Amino acid sequence: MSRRKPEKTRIARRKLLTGGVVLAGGAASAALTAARAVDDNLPPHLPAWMKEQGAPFLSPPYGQPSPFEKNVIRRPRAPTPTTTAAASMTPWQNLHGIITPNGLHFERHHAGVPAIDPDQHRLILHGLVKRPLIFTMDDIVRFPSESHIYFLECSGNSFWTGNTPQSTVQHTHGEMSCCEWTGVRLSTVLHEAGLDPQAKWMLAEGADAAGMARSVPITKALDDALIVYAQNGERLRPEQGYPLRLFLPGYEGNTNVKWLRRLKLGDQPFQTRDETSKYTDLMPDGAARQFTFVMEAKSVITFPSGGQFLREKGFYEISGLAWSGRGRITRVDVSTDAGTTWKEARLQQPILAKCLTRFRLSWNWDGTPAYLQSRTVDETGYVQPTRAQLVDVRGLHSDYHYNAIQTWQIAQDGTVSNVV
Ligand SMILES: Nc1nc2c(c(=O)[nH]1)N[C@H]1C(S)=C(S)[C@@H](COP(=O)(O)O)O[C@H]1N2
Ligand SMILES: [Mo]
Repeated sequence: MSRRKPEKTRIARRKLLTGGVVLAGGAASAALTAARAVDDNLPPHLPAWMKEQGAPFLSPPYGQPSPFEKNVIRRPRAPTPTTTAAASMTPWQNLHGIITPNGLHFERHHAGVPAIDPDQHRLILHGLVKRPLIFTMDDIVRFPSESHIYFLECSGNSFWTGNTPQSTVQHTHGEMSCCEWTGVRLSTVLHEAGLDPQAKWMLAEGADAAGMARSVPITKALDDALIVYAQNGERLRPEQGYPLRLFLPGYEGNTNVKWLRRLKLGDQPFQTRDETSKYTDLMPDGAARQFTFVMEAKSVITFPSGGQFLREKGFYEISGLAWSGRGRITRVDVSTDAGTTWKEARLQQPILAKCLTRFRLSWNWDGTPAYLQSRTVDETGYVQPTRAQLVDVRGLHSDYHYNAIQTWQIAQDGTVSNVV
């Protein structure tokens, strides 16, 4: 996961240009390391790849990342073994900006990924509606459509206690991704059927072997809920719910039912297995909070983060992500001394509601141990809590909705680790 350490070893095995290259124009020292390579490929020589034709186009027809990026992959949620009821995490330590490429979107399946033929897929709409309806995928795609960039986060993203501290941001925060989603407003489809005034809740059920199902308040269904069929421009990946999924912006990942096959309107929650045995939060007094839908504001530094390595003191750009299920991010502060002092980070445009916001802060590391933290505020004024504040209110028995401030320790030798 370290972007720098392996590079150092790899370079050491080759012939090195030992005299430092001085780049003009205030380039940071990090740029110097990138310029080191095999002598023959460096100025004034012509690099090997300029001396012959490159690979032809259409090789392969669906483009792939450079083979040099083969470490940028999803990894299973440690230490869970890979089974059909498991999760994989997005490698945020290797990503830039706010968009998750489709092949790196995190996955959480309760019964594996079904292989659905879109021509045989149907969406059923029934219960407290004036006319029950059944839609083909062609019917769905004919409706007026919208595209929005939203994050999606599993409410089990990050750990309360009891687990070995996870070493990288991929393992602490990787059950969260962000894409441009295209589909139809759920309200459009519901109005096509006509809602019974008694309809207050909606059941959404998936076509996987888990038949995963959740209850959604009608207010959300009629607000910004979508049924989506495309992700970053192409049809959904099978792992993300191909051919159709429910998308509830800002709501916990679990409610975003994949492989969507059935919507049923009712006058109360349906109390499905997935919202009673799971996805309720056990409080210190033994009571369970149920229907904790919204993902509260959260942020994390992705560089430098656990497993990475700072080769020397000097300039670094601290960078990370902030998001809130309640709306826009208004502020991110960064501390390099474990929360004693804070500096306001720069926020990258666009700053969208229920979407990731990239933040950055220039920093000169003086080579002594440092403790990096980020703390975000959203447009409701909610401030991301410290771990102590969160545990004080919620105790230690919850599995879900952990959004505390994350600390990365930078040791004197430049190694970065998780110190929860
Ligand atoms: N039908 C169905 N929908 C599902 C699930 C599932 O197992 N089956 N997993 C849920 C959970 S727990 C999460 S966090 C998100 C994960 O979405 P992703 O795999 O596209 O990242 O999908 C939700 N929707
Ligand atoms: Mo989840």
